[in-house]
Amino acid sequence: MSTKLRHDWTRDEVLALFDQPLNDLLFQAHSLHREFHQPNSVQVSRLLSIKTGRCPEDCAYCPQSIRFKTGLKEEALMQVSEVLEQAKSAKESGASRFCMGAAWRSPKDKDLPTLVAMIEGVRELGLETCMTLGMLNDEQAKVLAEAGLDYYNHNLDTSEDYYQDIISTRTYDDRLQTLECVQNANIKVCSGGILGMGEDKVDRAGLLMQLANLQRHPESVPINQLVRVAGTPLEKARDLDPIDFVRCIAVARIMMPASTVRLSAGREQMSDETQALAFFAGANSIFYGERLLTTDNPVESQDQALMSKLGLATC
Ligand code: SAM
Ligand code: DTB
Ligand code: SF4
Repeated sequence: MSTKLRHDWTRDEVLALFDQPLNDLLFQAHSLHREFHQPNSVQVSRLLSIKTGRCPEDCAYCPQSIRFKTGLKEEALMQVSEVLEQAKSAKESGASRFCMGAAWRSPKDKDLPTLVAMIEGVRELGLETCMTLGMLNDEQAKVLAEAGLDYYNHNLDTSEDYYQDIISTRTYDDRLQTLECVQNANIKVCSGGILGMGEDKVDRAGLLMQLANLQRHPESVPINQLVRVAGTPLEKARDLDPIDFVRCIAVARIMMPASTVRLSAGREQMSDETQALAFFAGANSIFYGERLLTTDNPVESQDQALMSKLGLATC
């Protein structure tokens, strides 16, 4: 294993990375990016909400919690055929991975056969599969793994300390436990967090330290910028400084050099220049297509123009 893949980061070391002059931080991150990845290539995933709204959890950022009045139209678990139609169109538009998200605390065992059929069908189309369904136990993770699930997304969202200001209906340990079940089932982990929820630099350092100090680095690390949705407790959260966002991408790249870092939610609210800096800092994956789960993402033509302007190839 490369000595660069460390799992013993201390908070002070991470804070020292954050505190470097920006040029030094970007140089270090970009050098590692070139050592571990194709420098001009961005992985492209498509998201689909397969079950929308009425979630019993109280995540303060989320439009899908039943506790907040966000005016969201709720939808029951989709039919397999509808999901496969969407996957086909994602493939045609150039996505290589199809990520299916459900507004659940955790999946019910009775839904597993439907989820298995979705995974099998999406794989048959030649796409990588990802799901995000809430908490999983060992048995559920095994069923999804046997169906051929490539990735499971389950975010730590923020530091352990700040977490209790954001979610009360499940603990940080619950989240870590799910990640362990996913890793034990040999499904690749997609886990990251959200910036712009009022957290400070120490919380961002704490989040990245938790992720990098897992037994295995998550293969995919989504860094989301909060999408402020009216009706959620965080609708009036303060603007996030774009340079602080880019710093976080760079520190993630340095701490988890072999992982894919996803410039995830929030691109609709970001300038081309911020996105360009994020790609330079080490981001090498995006969600492509005009919708995330329930909120807007840049339309395809806008992203094609950006990729072409930056000379980035999608894969
Ligand atoms: N219910 C499942 C769960 O929470 O694990 C899966 C779906 S949930 C919507 C997936 C992730 O989306 C959350 O963990 C959170 O990181 C991200 N997310 C949700 N709302 C967001 C928002 N308004 N802005 C940015 N990211 C958001
Ligand atoms: C992740 O880290 N970001 C995606 C995905 N994993 C599931 C979700 C973003 C959701 C943004 C709010 C919405 O569209 O509902
Ligand atoms: Fe539910 Fe997931 Fe939204 Fe939390 S983030 S309220 S668990 S859908």
